[in-house]
Amino acid sequence: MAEKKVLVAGTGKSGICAAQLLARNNETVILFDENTELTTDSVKNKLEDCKNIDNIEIFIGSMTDDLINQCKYMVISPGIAIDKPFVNQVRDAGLPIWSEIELAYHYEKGVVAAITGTNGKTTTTTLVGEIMKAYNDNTIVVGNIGTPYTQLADTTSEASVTVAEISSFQLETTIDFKPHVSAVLNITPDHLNRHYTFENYANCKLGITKMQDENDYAVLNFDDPETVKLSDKVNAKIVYFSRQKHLEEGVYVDEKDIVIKENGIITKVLCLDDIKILGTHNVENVLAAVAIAYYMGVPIDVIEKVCTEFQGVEHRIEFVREINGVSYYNDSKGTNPDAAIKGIKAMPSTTFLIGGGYDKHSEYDEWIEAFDAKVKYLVLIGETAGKIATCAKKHGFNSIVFMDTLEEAVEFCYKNAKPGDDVLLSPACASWGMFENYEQRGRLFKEYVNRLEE
Ligand code: UMA
Repeated sequence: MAEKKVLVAGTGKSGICAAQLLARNNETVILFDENTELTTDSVKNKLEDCKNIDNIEIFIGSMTDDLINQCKYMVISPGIAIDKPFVNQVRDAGLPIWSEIELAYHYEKGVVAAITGTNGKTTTTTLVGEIMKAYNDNTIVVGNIGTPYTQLADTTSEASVTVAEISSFQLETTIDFKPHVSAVLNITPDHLNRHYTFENYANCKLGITKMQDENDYAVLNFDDPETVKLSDKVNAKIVYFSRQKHLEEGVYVDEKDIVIKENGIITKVLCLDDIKILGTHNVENVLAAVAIAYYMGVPIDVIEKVCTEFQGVEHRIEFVREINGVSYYNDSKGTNPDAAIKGIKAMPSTTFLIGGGYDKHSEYDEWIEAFDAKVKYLVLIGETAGKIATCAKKHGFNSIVFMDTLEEAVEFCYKNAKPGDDVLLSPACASWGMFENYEQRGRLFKEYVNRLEE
């Protein structure tokens, strides 16, 4: 009987890299996508340069029993909900469903640090990646951050380190994935259209620790009650970090210093004044990164040097340009109210705030409350514009304008902002529907801002 194939669902970055990984490792693959606007040729173009490309067959359209019967398991892209009819069909036929992370992990030979949380994942992952690279050249940084784990998993060795940003979508279908150090940075409501309840979402996040044992570490945020609640279910050694409290054991802020307390001994890592990234949420990201790197075995002097040099991440409260005394900031990564709260709180002065986008069924009350008389105008775009405006008015905030496009929103701010004001794109919503992703939204924002004349 012919060896069974692997079904790979989705032909975005994850599906393409998963199919290529499997093919170059001599598996045969059925690469499937539901989007009938795609063609087999357009997908084939994305597979260019793939070793053993003939091992990959492409199917666009509806799932069939015949396809399922040829396969031994399915690798699912994170953007595909696990209760879609075709996914149920595959599951009902008895095929295991692996996330793209799970597949990659089966080719992993080194040590893994994995980071999840509602907010701060990308900044923390980037910073941990920089610290690890300063200590070990053989480091890869992968996952939700943009480079699929399957793109690089089979380049790892026993001496290598993988730093992975992992989303709740990816954690839903991990099975054996076992990081040596995991981190849950915080848990606030997000992606409820996909996970339905906050409890489901929190449990997905906890999935990052589920295979860990007493020789591993789970880094948790002591200041976030939802994260602390998870600790009973964690088998790894728990390492807390806290911005607000002195801990018996863990990583915390003591006056102006970040310190590690371990076995009763306190060691200073760095001074907060030396951190270059803005906002209290970034202090939390640095605390987490210090904890992760320390328990991955990095010496303190290396951690200190990299943390104090770190300039931050694109699309995260990123300074773009000053024109006529007005500073423009790109916080396109503010894809949910909680992230956007951090964006507006980090602003030093009166702000024209551009918000709105795809509807993830979020509540906007806390975001509006965080405006704190700082927002001069709320400039709304996208599907959620009406819903956000209604919420803002309920809270007595009425300086609202609606724009059809991001470009018009930038124009409005340019014409109306006075010297000393800031303009911030921090939408509190996903970009889907108007843009391919938040990166494209952020890049276009920067393009429009850079086109403005002095
Ligand atoms: N598709 C279907 N059926 C569906 C849904 C999608 O067939 O029901 C197909 C689409 O036609 C498309 C493909 O699946 O061809 C898209 O797959 P995907 O949405 O998983 O996109 P990728 O390009 O593989 O990108 C994914 C992550 N996207 C999502 O989780 C939505 C990227 O995170 C990640 O960087 C990338 O894998 C590499 O790991 C983005 C994201 O928005 C940045 N993440 C969310 C967030 O950060 O909040 C979780």
